[in-house]
This record gives sequence, C-alpha cells and structure tokens, in this order.
Amino acid sequence: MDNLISPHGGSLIDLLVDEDRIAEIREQSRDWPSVDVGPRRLCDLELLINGGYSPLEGFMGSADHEAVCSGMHLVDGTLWPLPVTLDVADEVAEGLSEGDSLALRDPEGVVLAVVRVAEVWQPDRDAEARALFGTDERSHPGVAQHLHRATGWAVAGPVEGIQPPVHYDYRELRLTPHELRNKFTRLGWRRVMAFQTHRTIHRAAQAMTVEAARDAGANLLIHPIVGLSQPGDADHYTRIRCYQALMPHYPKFMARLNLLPMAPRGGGPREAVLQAIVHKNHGCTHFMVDFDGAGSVLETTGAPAYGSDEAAEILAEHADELGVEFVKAHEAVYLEHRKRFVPADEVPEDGRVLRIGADEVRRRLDDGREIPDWYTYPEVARELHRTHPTRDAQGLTVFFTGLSGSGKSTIANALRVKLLEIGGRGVTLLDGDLVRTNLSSELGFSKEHRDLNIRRIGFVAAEITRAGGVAICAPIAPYDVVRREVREMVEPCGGFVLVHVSTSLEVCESRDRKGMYAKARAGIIKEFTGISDPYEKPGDADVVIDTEGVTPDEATREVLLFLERQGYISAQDEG
Ligand code: PPS
Repeated sequence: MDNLISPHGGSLIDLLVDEDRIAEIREQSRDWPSVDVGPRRLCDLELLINGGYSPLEGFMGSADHEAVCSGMHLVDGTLWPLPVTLDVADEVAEGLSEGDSLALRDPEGVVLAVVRVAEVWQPDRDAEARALFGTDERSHPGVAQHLHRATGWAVAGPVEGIQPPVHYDYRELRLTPHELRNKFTRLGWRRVMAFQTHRTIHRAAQAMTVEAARDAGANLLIHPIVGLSQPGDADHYTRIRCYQALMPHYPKFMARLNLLPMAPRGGGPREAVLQAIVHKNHGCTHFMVDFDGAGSVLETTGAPAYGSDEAAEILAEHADELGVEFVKAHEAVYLEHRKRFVPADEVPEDGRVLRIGADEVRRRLDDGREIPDWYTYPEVARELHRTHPTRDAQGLTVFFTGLSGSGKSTIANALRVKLLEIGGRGVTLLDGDLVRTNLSSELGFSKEHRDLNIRRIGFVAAEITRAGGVAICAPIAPYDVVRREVREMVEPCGGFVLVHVSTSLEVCESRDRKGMYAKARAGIIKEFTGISDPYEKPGDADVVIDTEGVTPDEATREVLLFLERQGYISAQDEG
C-alpha cells in the first residue's frame, strides 16, 4: 500500500497476462483474425495495458460509448470523458461475431494483445465529434479530420495484453503508471504535479513550473506526450534531448522526466479530463497543461483547440470525481531590468519585457542565428542548432496542386531544371502522370484511390525531404484534407511549400491538350476533375499562380522567389 493518490476507479489495471496464458494464446492465435493497429490506437492500447486508462479493461462498446458521449460517464457511473474504441475496417467487422478472438498486431506484425469480442458495432461518429469538439459541423477542421479518419465499425471487448508496444528509444524514460508510482514511493514523493507538454521547455515554462510546484507544495513530473512520434522523426529526438539538457537546471530533488505515450486527439476541453485521469493513474495529484493547451492543438491549423479557461471550468466541475487538482498555467515573461521571469500579469508599468515566440525560434534556427541566453539554456540551444540545419541546407517538398491542364507539370519541370542548375540538393520530380504509371499504376480516380495516390506521393516526398533532397510533386490532389495530411507528413522532415496552380477551368478546358475534357464532357471519361468530380481550392496555399497570360518562365520565377524569400535557396543561388 502506498500513500499516493488512488488510481481512477480505485485500482490500477494491469492487463498483461502470465506466461502460461501467453503460451496458450500463441498456440491458438494462429487461427484467429488479426488487425494491425495504427499509431493512435497503439497509444490507446499501451495505456489500456499498463493501466494509464484505469479503470478501463478493454475497448468500449455501444452502451459505454453512448453514455460517455452524451453524459461523460461510463455506464457504471465512473467519470470518463472520451470514447476509447477499436475502429476496424468493414471487411474485418464482417468476419467477426461475439465470442471471437481478435489479435492486435503492431506495424511489424508482433501480436501485442487479444480482444475477446463482446460486440461488433457502428459508432455514432457525429456524437463522437460533438464530445470531442463540441460540434459536428463539417467545417470545423478537427471534426473534418476526425470523420475522415473514422471507419464505420468498431470492435468492443476486454483486452488481454501479451506485451506492451515496443519502444527502442529512451526506455529508461518510459515508466508505466506502476513503475512511476513505485518510483514516487521510493523517492518519498506524495504530492506530484504533472506538467504535460508537447513543446520544448525553455526558461519561461521552467520558471512557471517551478513556481507552481512550490505553490502546490508538490514535486514535479515533466510529462511530455510523445504518442505520435515516428521512429524516423528527428524532431522527436531533439525534443527529448532538449528535456534531458534542461532537467539538471531544475532545483535539486524537485523534478523528474517521463515520457507519456498518449496521442493528442485535437479535442476540446474534455481532452483535459482524459489527461487528468491518465496523470492521476500515473500517481500525480496535480496537473498542469502547457500554456497553449498542450497536446490539444488542432492538427490542421496548429491553433489551440481549447483555452485553458475552458479546461479549468470542466475540470473544476468534476473536481470531486477526479481528485486531481488542475493548476492553471500562466504566461511568464522576461523582465529585462530585473533579469528574471515574472507572471505576465505582474509586469510593472515601466517594465521592459523581452519575448520570443516559437516562430521566431524557428526563424533563428532556419537562418542559423543565435537564440538568446535569457530565453533558453545554452545546452538546450545547442541541441536545437545541432538538429536544425539552416533552411538552405534542409530538404524540401514543393507540392503543386491544380486542375488537369492547369500547367502544373510545365512549371514543375522548369523548377526542377532551375534547382538542378543551382545545385546542392538532389531533385526528384513526382509528376501526376509519372506516379500513376509507376507508384500508383493500379489506382483509378475514385475519391478513395485519389487519396491513396496522394498519400503515397506524400510518403515518398517526406522521405526525400528527410534525406535532404527536394521533392517536386505535381498531382491534381483535389481534396483538402489529404493535402493537409501530406503537409503534416512532410513538415517534421523539412520544408513544405504548397503551390496552387489556379488556372480556371475554362482556360484548362480550352487548352485541352490531351483531349480529355472533351471526353469528360461527352461522358466517356467518368469522375473527371472539374467536370464530374470536385476540386477543393486550397485555403493554405503558399503560392498561387494563374498561368493564363503568364509564361512558364515567369510562373517558375514566382516559385523561386518564394523559395528565396523563405530562405530555402539563397538569393545569390537563384541568380
Ligand atoms: S489525383 O486526383 O491527384 O490522384 O490525379 P493525378 O494522379 O494527378 O492524375 C491526373 C492525371 O490523370 C489523367 N486523368 C484524370 N484526371 C482527372 N480525373 C480523371 N477522371 C482522370 N482520368 C485520367 C489526367 O490526364 C491527369 O493528368 P494531368 O497531367 O493533371 O493533366
């Protein structure tokens, strides 16, 4: 018995089964159907298995889902804010019935767990969206993304864990709720404030956390969420190395670092309740979310999904059931003359405040400029500089989108030649037609196939970018959500520039170089973009070019100028 806060629901769940049962499962599982679990569900699975999601013992069924979405409680009355479901594709759902066993595999095919199927059901995704975002409006980027990702079916049932998901990175920093609780007991920590963040911590956030922990009379657990970091994601390692570089700067015996395998849901205030529960299960009595509502930025826009006021309100409302105290983060700013950080609302009238935002840090890294000492520790700055080459040495994707015949390929080809002339980076052209004869030769033009085609292009472009090359892509890419997905795939690896070749349908059709518009009008080619299939204009294009009345040279120059302005090529290169 320890003196720590009780886990949510009373006891800490551990779903790992013993060796005998594992042998039995291995023997029988050869005949069981199995599914590969994607990165988000893998996080849920890890937290289910290790008790981070106590008292849940499996994936939710329709009754709990309904109760959670509409009333924020499980059927048994326990506070639970968001659905935890195992979504499966139609073909998997079709082959399953109650009483079956479904094996869950990681991307390498290792069986991690088994679900005893209690129900195969169709979640109400609109209700889910309302729980997550407070709205089911399709125009809300979080809702659009959620619905885009969701499948029609889910499988519910208790989980038997065979092994937790494998992590090769920072194992010593990945303590489970059980291990962390043991550690706290050994250290004599009883009041622990979790600080949850997805950003690098600089001096301001450090000062704020130290002060808040002191006020609460608590020790501090720096608990960054690392759920969706990919193995090849350089930023992930940089971020963790920065935390490691920072930790010695906390007062002695005050703070520890641990990584939390949780995937942000891009949700509203209810996500804060889920986070509070997870931290509570990890033995924390207090909980603070990074200033911008860490982990809850909208993936599409990067904007905070909920303000900390909203989070505070909902957490206060359920404070008794939670038992975790929410500590509101406040902005700390640097007062130049006092050479120290103070809360932003305590700045004296004549006080000169120094401030640098994340964008400015990024710009300084891109340009190879210094990050000032007052802002961050030199050890942290060194880590950042080490892994952020200046922009003109980074990989880059230039992604053209536009109607057939809009001039994408022409500009893309000319850009390729120009960049080769400049030299310094390898250049790969992933033109629409080229990709369709090689990478995507079996695909047609349904929405599903187009999305798959663009995702493949995005994957290749991200790899080229990661390796420091330039990928020039020129598909039609008519759908907004999947274009944003590509941006998200590429940006952690280097630069991403979206060029909308906005030449009007009338002009494209009048050119009709391949005679396809005529065939589309005659109904010979079905689902033709602009004629019988949609084209969603991008709202996030970095460059927009209408090729009507503009020569290919001029159009290419516009892109080059943008690349130069952004520092991807140097002015002198561009000549
Ligand atoms: S997509 O939507 O991004 O997957 O399309 P993409 O891979 O760029 O392929 C577009 C080229 O395929 C030819 N083509 C069609 N385009 C649109 N709709 C239909 N139904 C279609 N069928 C064939 C067309 O020539 C496009 O080439 P470009 O170079 O864009 O003119």
